[in-house]
Amino acid sequence: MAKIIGNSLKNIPWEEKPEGYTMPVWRYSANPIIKRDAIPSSNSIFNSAVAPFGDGYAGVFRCDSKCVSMDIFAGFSKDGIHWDINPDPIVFEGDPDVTKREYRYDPRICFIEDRYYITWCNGYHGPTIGIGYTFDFKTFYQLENAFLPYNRNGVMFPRKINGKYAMLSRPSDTGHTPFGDIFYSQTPDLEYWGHHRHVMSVVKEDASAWQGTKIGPGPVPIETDEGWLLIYHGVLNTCNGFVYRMGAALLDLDEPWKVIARSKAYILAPYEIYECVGDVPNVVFPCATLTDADTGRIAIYYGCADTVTGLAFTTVDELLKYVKENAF
Ligand code: BMA
Repeated sequence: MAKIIGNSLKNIPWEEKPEGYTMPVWRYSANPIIKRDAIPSSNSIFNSAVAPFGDGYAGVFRCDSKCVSMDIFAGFSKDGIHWDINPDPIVFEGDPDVTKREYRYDPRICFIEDRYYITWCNGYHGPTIGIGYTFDFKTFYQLENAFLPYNRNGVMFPRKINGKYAMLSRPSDTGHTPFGDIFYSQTPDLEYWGHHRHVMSVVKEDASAWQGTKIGPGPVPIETDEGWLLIYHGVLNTCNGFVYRMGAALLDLDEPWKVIARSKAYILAPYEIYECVGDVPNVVFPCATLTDADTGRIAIYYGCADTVTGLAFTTVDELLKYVKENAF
């Protein structure tokens, strides 16, 4: 039995795997859990992050407005399924040169030591990785951007590695980026990032075509006794545009740029109508997990067709077994 190294989460959202279902990740039966117009101004709510908070949960949500302006909003939930999202966007305290907003999207939440760090795709003369933190999801403080433009997916590790804060990211371009690999970076102080290492590339082969155009880190990596379990997105460019699917890999605990195993088959792909139809069709985009170390349960939060938010389930055993059985 593989073990999650982390806290127990007794009230984690959960449903058992449906009888006869063969994939390692199964959807919540009442998906989508967040509809596109859950706040009055929103056109769509997707690619959002959640974390245990108090005796319930808190989240940071990507809500694109009816002007199709992209911003991030805080929310709270007792059960991780029904969410109360603040209708006003997050306002960051900090240096006005940095907090000046162009656009914000695709947030991740990472609890480290005593606070919740938020990373997101931050408009700063092009997309880069914004970082902030909060203790209560009411007051938010913004730090310096991690990188120069252009970069869209920045995901921190939930503890220091070899004494340094660490992040996975995917350098990109100004547009819709027809390329992209995952890299590792670290910092002693959350301002100066370096030690950049390549983690993994797209697969330019028939063996795993779903991740042939670009890949990007998804939720905060899950620490297990076998390595960091990374859920990520992989993209294939088709005659009908990009298709986003979900994959998983196992990274070395001390040197996370070393890949121990990586599944050549996807773990979830757009099959359901709310994943195949929306503002951007055929997208599943994972941004967060909740985990329970006692049972090995994992709840995955993912954006569906850039329109609504879905929930899916797996266990550490199911996913690691699948990654190893389907490894290159
Ligand atoms: C990416 C990002 C994501 C989005 C995806 C599919 O480049 O913009 O937010 O979900 O494209 O449109």
